[in-house]
This record gives sequence, structure tokens and C-alpha cells, in this order.
Amino acid sequence: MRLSTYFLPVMRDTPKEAEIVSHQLMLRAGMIRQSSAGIYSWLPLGLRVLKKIEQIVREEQNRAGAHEVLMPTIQSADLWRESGRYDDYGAEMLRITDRHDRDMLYGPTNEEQITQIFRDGVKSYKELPRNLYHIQWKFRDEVRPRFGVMRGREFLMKDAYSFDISAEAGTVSYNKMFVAYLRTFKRMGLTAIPMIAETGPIGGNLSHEFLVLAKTGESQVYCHADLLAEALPDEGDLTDSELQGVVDRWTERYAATEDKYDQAEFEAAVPEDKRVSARGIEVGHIFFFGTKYSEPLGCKVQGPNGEMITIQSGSYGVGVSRLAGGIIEAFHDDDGIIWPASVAPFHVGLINLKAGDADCDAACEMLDRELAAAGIDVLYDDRDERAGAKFSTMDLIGLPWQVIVGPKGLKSGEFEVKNRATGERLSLSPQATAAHLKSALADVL
Ligand code: 5CA
Repeated sequence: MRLSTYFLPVMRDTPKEAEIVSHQLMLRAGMIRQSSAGIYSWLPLGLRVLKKIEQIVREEQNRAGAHEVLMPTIQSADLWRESGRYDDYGAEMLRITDRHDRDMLYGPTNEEQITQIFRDGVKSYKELPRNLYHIQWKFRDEVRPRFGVMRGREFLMKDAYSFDISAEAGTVSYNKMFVAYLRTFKRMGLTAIPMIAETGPIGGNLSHEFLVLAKTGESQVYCHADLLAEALPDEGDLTDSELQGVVDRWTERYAATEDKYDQAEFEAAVPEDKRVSARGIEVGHIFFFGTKYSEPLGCKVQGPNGEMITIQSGSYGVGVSRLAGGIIEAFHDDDGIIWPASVAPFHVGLINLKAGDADCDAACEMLDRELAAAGIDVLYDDRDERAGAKFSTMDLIGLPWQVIVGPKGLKSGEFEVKNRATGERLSLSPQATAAHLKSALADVL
């Protein structure tokens, strides 16, 4: 992508309305613009990140055996009256009336809708278990939308819903999502710690929030330090008992958000030198609520002896748009964002220090073509701009690698390759540059 034709409205100064670093950097790097309180437009650079996050979430959901669907944003109030949540949900729900005076709402979540779809489509226990998910915009009229996309009113969520014949089978589905979440956040470079949590308006009695530790997190959390270094299970399918083993390993040590925290319990469970008390960002939340929705909505299947059995369900959310901010909170420095390669909007920023110079242009274009052929996304700064402005823009938008091409280096046949995270710089021939980047990025191509 040539920067001269791209839409990247970067800002030099820190916008006053933004309180935390991710919000400031998302505005400054031209990723998002506010439309109204808690509602944002995603500009080209931001949208690329959002799509990368979404794709990692999708791949891990698919790997865990869930099937993707897409439900609408606007739902009928009648369905929510059936479950009893229409009145319970309160002021956070955006209620709408259509031209025929029918009550509608902008979905804050989709338990009712998916239960209806499932109820009408599945008749026998033989068709269980199933897990359906979608990645869709939600609306919650938060009292205090803040921190940019971290607490928006409109936000992108992955929500999955499991359907099982028994509570025991439901636990297996819950465990599958639990492990899928560990893998999902790990692929984004994050250490997300599962913590026992309140279930709030979703309901149920088994629930974990996944929190990334960050100074600006909204939640106060308490956990055992060893959880920060806990290893993930190997790739590949796990048996039901292996799954339970992983969940046990992650849940046997103390980890709780402020809602569930108990000081005496914490101190009894964790030796003093292992007590972590920190702020955290909730990037995912999973719930097992049994028959909370299937019962009122009559979601039943025929069992092996012809009897009707009420389905056992759970729901599993990931804050896809929140993650864009959460990842920046975890990875930035004074100069800007430092994207993990798996979610970076482009892998490489190619800086032409003398755009218009035939040799520099030719060298850049050749590298751009070669990297593109290897599946590497390059943002090529071919603008006629000062070197300083080019460097600071590249540092601000945080692409993992920069390649700097100028007349001086070219004379000795060398490009400068900079690692954004470490600041390390190498002088390499054009061939060695391409080889270096291909090997450094091999994991994410
Ligand atoms: N139906 C369930 C799970 S599918 C549910 O709605 N859970 S939730 O309320 O916990 O939301 C799931 C995830 O969405 C949260 O973990 C959080 O990462 C994200 N989220 C929730 N509210 C917001 C918000 N206002 N702005 C951005 N992300 C949010």
C-alpha cells in the first residue's frame, strides 16, 4: 500500500478528550474517529487491526468446533419478553419503535435470539452438542462510555452459545471455550488470566472473566503471580479429561476480580511474595447458565427414551473492538504503538528517504513486490516528506518492522532494517532484508 494514496490522518498532538494511552494513540494514529459518545468510525488502519483480531478469534472458535452464524443487530422486544429480560435489562438497552409501533431493540447480547433459532432447528439429542457464534456489533447505553473503544456504547463482540443435553456435557463445552480463549489471547501476544466473576444480567452460577493486566484497566484484580507464567496446552485436540486438566490448572490458584475478591481468602490462598494486586482489562467473559433461557423459551430436544429434555446452555463473549485498545495498552512506548505481528495493520513500513529519486524508487518498489509475493503486507511511504516526519509517523503507527531506504545506504547496497519493539537496527543487502523479514514474520504469514 502506497502511503501517498492511503487515508491515514495522523495527529501530532495528544487529543485532550482522550484520558488513556490507547485512546490517545488510536486517535493520533488515524485508526478511529468518534462519531458520538461511545460510538466510533473505524478508519482504514484501525479497520485492518479490527479484522486481524476478528480473524484470530474466528480461527480459534472454528478450531474449538463452533460454527459461525450472523444474527441481526435489531431484535424484536417480544422475544425478550418471553425470557423476562425485556424489563430486567434496564436503561442500558436501546429501545426502538418501528413505523408499525412494534417494540424493537438494538441487541446488547443474543441469548434469546440464538435460543429461538436453535429451538426451531434441532429436535433430537443426537444433534447435540452444538456451539454457534457470531461476530456482530452490539449496543449498550453505558452510563459512562469512556476510554475510546474500551468502553463504547456500540462495540464489536464475538458471542458464542453452547447447547448440551446435560450439565455435565455443558461443562465440556464450557471447558472447550475456556481453552480456546487462552489460545486466542496468546496469539495476540496477551497474557489473559481467567478469574471467577459475577454473572450480572447474563445470569448463571459458573463464570470466568479473562483479564489482561494493565495500569489503566477498569477492574481491580487479585491473583497468584504464577498464573502470569502459566504455560498453555500444546496445539491439537484435547480429550475431555485433558481439557478439564487445563481448566483445573488455571483455576486452582487464586484469581478474582474485585466483585468476588475476599481479602482473607486471598491471603490464606496465596503466599505474601506471590500476591498480585493490579488493574485489569476484561477482554472476554464466559458463562454457564444451564436452563436460564431454554426453560422460558421452551428449547427442548427429544432424549433417547422419547422424553423431552430442556437444553443446558452457556454463552461466551470476546470484546473484539475492546481488544484493539487493550493490545495498545499492553504494547506501546513514548513514540507510539508497538503491534504484535499477529494483529499489526501492516507487517512492514517501507520508508523511501528520497521519493522521486530513480534509484531509491526502484529499490523500494522491488522490495515491496518481493515482500508482497511472500504474503507480507507493506505500507510504503513514498511521499515527498521530511525524513523526521516519516520516522515519527512509522513509530506512531507501530508496524513491527521498518525498512529505511536512502541514497547513502544504496551506494553501499544496503537497506536499514529496524525492529520497532527493540529498536535494534541492521544494515542488510536487499536480498538479506527480504530473507530476514520473511523468516521473522513466518509465524504470522
Ligand atoms: N452474552 C455474554 C457472553 S457471549 C455477554 O454479553 N458477556 S459480556 O457482557 O461480558 O460481554 C462480553 C465481552 O464484551 C466483555 O468481556 C468485554 O470484553 C466486551 N464488552 C462488554 N461491554 C463492552 C463495552 N461497553 N465496550 C467494549 N467492549 C465491551
